[in-house]
Amino acid sequence: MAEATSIKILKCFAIVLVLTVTCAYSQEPEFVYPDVFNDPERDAFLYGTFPEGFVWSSATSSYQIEGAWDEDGKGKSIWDTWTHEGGHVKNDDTGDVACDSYHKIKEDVSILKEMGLHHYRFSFSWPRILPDGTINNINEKGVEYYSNLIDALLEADIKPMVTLFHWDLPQALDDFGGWTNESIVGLFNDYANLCFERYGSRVKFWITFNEPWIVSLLGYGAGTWPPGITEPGTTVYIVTHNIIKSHAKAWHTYDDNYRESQDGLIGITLNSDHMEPFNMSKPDDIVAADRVLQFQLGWFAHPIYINGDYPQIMKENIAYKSAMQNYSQSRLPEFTAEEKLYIKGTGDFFGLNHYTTTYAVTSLTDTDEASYWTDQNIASWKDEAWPKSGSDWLQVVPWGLRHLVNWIDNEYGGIPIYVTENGVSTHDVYELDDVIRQKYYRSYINELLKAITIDNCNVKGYTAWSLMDNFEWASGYSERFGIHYVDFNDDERKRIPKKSAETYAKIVADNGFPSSGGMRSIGCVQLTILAVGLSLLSSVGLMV
Ligand code: GBH
Repeated sequence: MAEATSIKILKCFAIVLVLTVTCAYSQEPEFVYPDVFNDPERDAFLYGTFPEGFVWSSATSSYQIEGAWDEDGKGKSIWDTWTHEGGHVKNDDTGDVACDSYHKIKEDVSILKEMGLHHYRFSFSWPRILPDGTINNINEKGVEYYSNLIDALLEADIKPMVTLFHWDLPQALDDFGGWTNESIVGLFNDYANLCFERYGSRVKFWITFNEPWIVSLLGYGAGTWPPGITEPGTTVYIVTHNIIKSHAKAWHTYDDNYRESQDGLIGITLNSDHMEPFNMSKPDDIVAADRVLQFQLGWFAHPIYINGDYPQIMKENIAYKSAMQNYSQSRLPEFTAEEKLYIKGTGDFFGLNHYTTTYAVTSLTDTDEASYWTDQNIASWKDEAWPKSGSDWLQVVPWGLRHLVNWIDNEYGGIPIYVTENGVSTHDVYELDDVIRQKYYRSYINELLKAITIDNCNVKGYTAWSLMDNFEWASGYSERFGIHYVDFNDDERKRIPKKSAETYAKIVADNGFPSSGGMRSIGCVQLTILAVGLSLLSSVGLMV
């Protein structure tokens, strides 16, 4: 009898054990990674939450959403000129109406509220506030629009994160050279100063420039964006030089005159793909990837966060190539000793816009052609296998975000990082169950969690681009980045939540991915009940 009982007890244990193991293995591991990736250790999902006070936001920019391009005294921007000229943008789309946000403060605030967001990143249109770009002529109606938007946000407990310049330069300033003319440094400062003065008691997070690299390279290098200049070996370096000075001056204005009373943060937002060495065991590939990041991020970030000067590798490469090309001096301008001191340290945080990843190797390009591209001695490409999106340049590589954040954290000594944009596009189709975007957000945000909890990177916030479908620059309305759908043929421009809005809202509400994930624990509980039931049956001798 005693023996029979103990055998039964053993059997019970065996059944419970088998079922528990089955339970553990029968749980689908949370699948967020595209199946082309097969590095289980790197790609394993990490349960856990973000640090307390982590900032969750979503973003837009003025030209992409506002419309009302000539209403209430707004001046023209270079994007108005460019789109109206025709021939530059897919389908000749324009931002004349866009999402009509100029008339839809209530709607925009309400979708943010609906998602439970407490931060919203948007930009001011410089020519809406200053039609000719200067403070000689302030458009009070434009000032009022942003004032009303800010009030409505605060009323809904949403903190504004404001970008001063997201590419819509006043046309009047482009008429005398735009970013190539150094006098823009003072004009940008006047504009920034006015914004601090008018809004600084309510806005505590300022971004001077959004992706100045794009302004330089596409506007003055490739010339595919306004103002359409194609001088990639010379003017791009001058433009960046002036942008860095403009940024530094605005930062000092805030620091000297407003920080004490307004107590906010001011930084800059830079964009970069992650550059992955093609072969990690080849030191030269590692150096190559690093070199691209120095040319892309370091160009701006090295002066601002390290020492007021450009990265050494840029100075060397450009000086060498310039000499070979018979320039009397380097095509890369120099900061004076005084300017270096002035620029160094002018960032309270590092704003990062990140979307995708690229492989890099060294490729010596000693051409006669003077160009930012050949200055780098690089060949780069994306893996065909990486999942595609609605944009040619964007492939889904979640782990790239973690690698890049580590590179920045390491290079700039733990400067607070805010991801100020991250997201994915789909083609122009009506689709509310946007599976690719849901997966994109879960996997990229999960990689950010790893960068914080495993790698100890100093990341303070995350921003989903974009709050809604909008004018995607040269692609017009043909690529959709929104977590809300907008029908651009509907006069109402209704904002309809996609499934990804729900996915993101859930992550925000949970502050990440708490360990007792829903389906997983329900499945386990059910199997455990089954196991206990079976063993009870077995122990009363009804089974086995
Ligand atoms: C960000 O740019 C911008 O800040 C935001 O306004 C934009 O809507 C969002 O990302 C999505 O693009 O194929 O030659 O036309 C990210 C940088 C700028 C990279 C446009 C790709 C297209 C170059 N992107 N670029 S091209």
